[in-house]
Amino acid sequence: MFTESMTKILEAQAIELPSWAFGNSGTRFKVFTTPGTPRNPFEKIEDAATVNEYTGLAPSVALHIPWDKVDDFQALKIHAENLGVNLGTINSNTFQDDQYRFGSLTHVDKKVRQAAIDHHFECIDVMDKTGSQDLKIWLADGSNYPGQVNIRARQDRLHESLQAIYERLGDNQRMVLEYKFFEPAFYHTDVPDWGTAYVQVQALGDKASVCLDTGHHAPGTNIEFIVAQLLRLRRLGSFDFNSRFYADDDLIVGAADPFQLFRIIFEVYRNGGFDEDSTVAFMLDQCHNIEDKIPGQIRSVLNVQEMTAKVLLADLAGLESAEVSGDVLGANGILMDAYNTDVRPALADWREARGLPREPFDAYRASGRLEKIAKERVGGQQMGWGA
Ligand code: PSV
Ligand code: MN
Repeated sequence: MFTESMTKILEAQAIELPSWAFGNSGTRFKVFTTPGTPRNPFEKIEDAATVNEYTGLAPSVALHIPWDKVDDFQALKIHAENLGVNLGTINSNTFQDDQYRFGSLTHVDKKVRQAAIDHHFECIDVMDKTGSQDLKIWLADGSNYPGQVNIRARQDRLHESLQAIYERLGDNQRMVLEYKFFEPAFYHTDVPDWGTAYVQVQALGDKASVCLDTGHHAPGTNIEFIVAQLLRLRRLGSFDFNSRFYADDDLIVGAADPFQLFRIIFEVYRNGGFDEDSTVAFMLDQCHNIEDKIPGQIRSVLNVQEMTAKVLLADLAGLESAEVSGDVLGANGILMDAYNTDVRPALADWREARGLPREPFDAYRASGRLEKIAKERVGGQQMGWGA
């Protein structure tokens, strides 16, 4: 089913896992704990490595500072490498400290802005130790009431703060700026959309680009258009994949709307996001509030792989000729044929040929690992969002 060039893309596919997906998470109503939840960043890495072991799709793990702060990052790096994975994106956190109540990089008080900048310097120091390439910045900055802040002045301060952070980046390091249209601020957000993120990173230089979190758009937004546009502008740095029904739900990617995931990945493919020289990073940003975490992550990366395989089947030449000749239904039919093809048996064969389980999800469940870690990981404090 897959040609050599398709297999090459499948072979190279790498989806970074968020360390926080393995810790307990929840809503403002309740955080449920689960047996076997990691008690430290080392155990989180072990769980991420398990996902990679079963799928061959997840060779790196994103860390969140300070949640994943350890005394010896070198030791964490070696631990990861021994388990066959690397430490990836470093996520900063300026949303859990009292001083950031009215903002961080945009705050009206220079001292608070400097504290937020210093936090990012600390993250870059961590990157130097872990060998991470990307610094991901998502800000909770914004306001709740009209008149509360000077919106424009905050854009100016944001630029200045980002500039200071940008200047600290090493030659092989990048900054990715993530946008989100609301929450925790409800009236305005300082980086609400791709346009604002683009304007801000464009003003910095080539090492800054945009992170597109699929859950951070208003309902009905044509996300695949944004993907095509950012790739065209060469500023699509990374994806945070997840899915949503209502807000920033952080559910399993491809669970809410598989066809939307297909359309997004199609634009990635058509616009060079899978080319050998592409610099687009693919990550998950999810939380598993009620389901088991490791199998939740396994299902997630498999969903991305399955949609990618469907996309690769699209007859691009046929599509192009249907498009230029105005064959609306023919063009649409080509995409739908790809989407409606069942690629699962071919992917199972592909896995088997690489020494991976044909059905990673079932194989993990049958492995007894979940029961094993539940038995082993007793005592200590389970890690969770915010700890
Ligand atoms: C908050 O919305 C958020 O989910 C952002 O998407 C970040 O990527 C993530 O937290 C980690 O900081
Ligand atoms: Mn995100």
